[in-house]
Amino acid sequence: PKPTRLEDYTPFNFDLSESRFDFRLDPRQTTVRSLLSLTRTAPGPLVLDGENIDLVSVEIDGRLLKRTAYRVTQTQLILDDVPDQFALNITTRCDPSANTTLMGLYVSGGRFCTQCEAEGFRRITYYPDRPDVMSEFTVLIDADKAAYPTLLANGNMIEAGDIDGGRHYAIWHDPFPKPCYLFALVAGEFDRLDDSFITMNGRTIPLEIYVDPGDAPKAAYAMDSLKRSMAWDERAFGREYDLDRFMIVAVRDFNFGAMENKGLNIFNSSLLLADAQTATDLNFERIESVVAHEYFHNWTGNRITCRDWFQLCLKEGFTVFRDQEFSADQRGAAVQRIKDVRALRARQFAEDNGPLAHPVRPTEYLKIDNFYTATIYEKGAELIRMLKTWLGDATFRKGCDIYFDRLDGTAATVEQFIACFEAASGEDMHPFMQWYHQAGTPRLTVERHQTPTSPVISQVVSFSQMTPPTPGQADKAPLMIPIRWQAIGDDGPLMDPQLTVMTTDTQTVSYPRFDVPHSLSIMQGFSAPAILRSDATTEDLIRLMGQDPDAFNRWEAGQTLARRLLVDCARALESGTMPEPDPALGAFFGALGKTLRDDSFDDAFKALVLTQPTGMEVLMAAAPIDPIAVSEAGDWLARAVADGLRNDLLQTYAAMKDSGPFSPDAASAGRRALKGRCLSLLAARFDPLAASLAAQQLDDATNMTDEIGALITLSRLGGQRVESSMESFFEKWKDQPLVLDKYYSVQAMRHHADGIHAIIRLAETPTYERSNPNRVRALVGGFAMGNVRLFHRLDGSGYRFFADQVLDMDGRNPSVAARLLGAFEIWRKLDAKRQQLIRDQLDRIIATRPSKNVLEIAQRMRGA
Ligand code: HT7
Ligand code: ZN
Repeated sequence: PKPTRLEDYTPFNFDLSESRFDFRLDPRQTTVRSLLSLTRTAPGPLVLDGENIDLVSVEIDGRLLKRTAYRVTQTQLILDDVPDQFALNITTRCDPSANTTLMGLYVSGGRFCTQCEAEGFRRITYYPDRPDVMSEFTVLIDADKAAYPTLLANGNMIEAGDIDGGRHYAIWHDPFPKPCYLFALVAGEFDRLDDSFITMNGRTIPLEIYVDPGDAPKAAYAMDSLKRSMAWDERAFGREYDLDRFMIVAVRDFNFGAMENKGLNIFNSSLLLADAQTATDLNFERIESVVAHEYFHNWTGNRITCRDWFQLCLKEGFTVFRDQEFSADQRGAAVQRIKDVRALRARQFAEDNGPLAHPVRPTEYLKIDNFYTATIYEKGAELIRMLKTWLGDATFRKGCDIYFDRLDGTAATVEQFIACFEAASGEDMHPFMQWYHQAGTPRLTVERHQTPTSPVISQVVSFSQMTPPTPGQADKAPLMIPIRWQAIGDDGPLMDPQLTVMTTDTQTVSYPRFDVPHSLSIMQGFSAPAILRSDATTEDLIRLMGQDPDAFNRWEAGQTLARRLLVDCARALESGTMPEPDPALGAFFGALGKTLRDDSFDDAFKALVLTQPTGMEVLMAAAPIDPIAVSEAGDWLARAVADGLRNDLLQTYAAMKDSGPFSPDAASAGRRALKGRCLSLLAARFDPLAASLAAQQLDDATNMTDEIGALITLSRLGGQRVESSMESFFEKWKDQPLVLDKYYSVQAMRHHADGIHAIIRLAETPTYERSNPNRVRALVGGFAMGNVRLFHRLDGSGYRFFADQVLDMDGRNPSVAARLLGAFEIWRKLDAKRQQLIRDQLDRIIATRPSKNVLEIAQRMRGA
């Protein structure tokens, strides 16, 4: 297949000012009639995109065209000879009930819904399916009234009524020109949760959330999050909502988390529905951030969209940055930053340092669906954050204002975005663009020297950067790296925080000599998406754990120590030895215990301090390595911490135990997180007390965080209680799809005695719905990402099962299959035997002639 290239971009050769669509909905045969007003802007034929649809007729200015007047290929409708200005009518048919790809128009739970980003609209009708063609949409929906009482599309409803034959209709008009990827249509039976929001200019906006009958109470938290997001966007960015109503719909079969369709967001129900009994604190937290994310897209994505899909980070990176800032405001900046960086390191750093590495703005793709990646989203957000760190809050905001003002109503590029910050700051932003072009994570090496310079002795810190080669990009240029740093003594900081903006390979900075021992806190707040290689000693790290005023780096100091211990331990275990008792451990426990007992820290922060670096971080630092040794090193360190801090952990657990009635707020969630960490650490030493505490917690639980936490702890401990607890959990929740997903993911991560057979049996249970992405992600994704021992078994059974499941999914839903396959991206970090086993599976997948989506991922992963 031929890739699409950034350098080949050409504008569309017609202006499409207005688009009208009439949908006659039928699950098996939906008819779509479009009326497009076109004006030529450049020579050439009219080429429209279309896939998996039946063409019924084409008319120009009301005249039916003969079949010889146009060409139809697998993916296009081509009209060679058209006037310079005309009205085009196209009638097509599609079968939504047979659409298992969940792209375009499909049926989920008996309801119609759509997913058009990135290229789903072409599965609905022939149209220029590209983000730079913006048009004013009017949509008529006609459907059976009893089966589909609610009919929704973007914008404002301008007419509705009954028609003969038990049918009814609604006409929707969206006054804001938009690309077709933002189109949405929903029809079915729903319950509705209503509320409203008064904007900064006093407009009252009705807010409506549509859910499956009976689920409305579970949408209350999403509604509350929406109102807080709307208020925050006015406060933080001066952005007001524009349409007369805002709607969200929850669907169960969805390829992704959610979609920002103009005025009609569609959500995976797992990111919208929550109550204390069925959702964990993490679910609440994610609902809040995804509701905000989709809402924020109204300005960063919808009002200003992307010229082409290579500019995806323009809307996604910026919107992730905005949702991270919102969450920081709602839940605490330090805790939020730590969580975001943990996720970045586990997902984006893994991507950037593996076979799928690509720049934040890629230059070519086979399937754009494969580029909704951690690099575009999370690294894209880090680039925006660096801009803010570098330019300062006020100039950053000024640049955003210029952007919203200058580019409103357009389909923009990254260059146009950056030019707004150049205008705001007067800085030359050219060097910063390298971040968008260059893949890979820079390594930042920091060294301290004492230099005698006359007349005083000053200290010098030197920074040097190096980015390793990535596929297709052997040579790397230096990046502009903002480094926030500070010298810290035993009683706290010895100087104000400094900002060094590095632009060359190496840079040296001097600072005053202090007469007391001190350590350097480098990259405070994680000021750049880089891997730090510092010469900090254990003594330095312990000092920073106790004294760093930057909460992120206080946490990071503990992580650095833990990472070193874990890497040493994993290497020792791989070579068949037990790790030597490390002299650093005592001081490490001391610092952890001190943090745990210090009331000035919030519980969520303490929970994070007690959380180890992810297995992925250790794997990357120790590669190539046996992944099971990495996992065992994690168990070893958890056991050591639990041995060292047993009393502190027990006391903290007891203090957190009775947290009163459930509330999803950050402080209450922090208490539960800390309690969960204590229990899980105690379980790591197979403390009999941990088993009884977990059993008790499972019996007493009044919320899902406590319930699932106890179940996971019991499943790790093994023993008789596990099977019966799993069974009771299943019986209790089998009618709640979102909780059943949790059941499958806990089962997927267990170390079943009969290995892969247990996982195969789970995939054969009647409640395992293969066509539902959430269920497949729970079992197959949970297995590949969370069951180190079974997935990485040396008999290859885990990898084989996983590849079978990817191929099975590929037959139905290529976009989800390709995303699942990403779990193999770590293969070159593993030991030689496992590399061979995965290589065999990748070759097998490629040989089956899979979808373009899976082929692209498998081939890139396989490499040269
Ligand atoms: N902008 C949305 C992307 C999306 C998507 C992409 C590919 C296939 C299915 C999809 N569903 C939603 C989501 C977002 O970033 O907000
Ligand atoms: Zn987004």
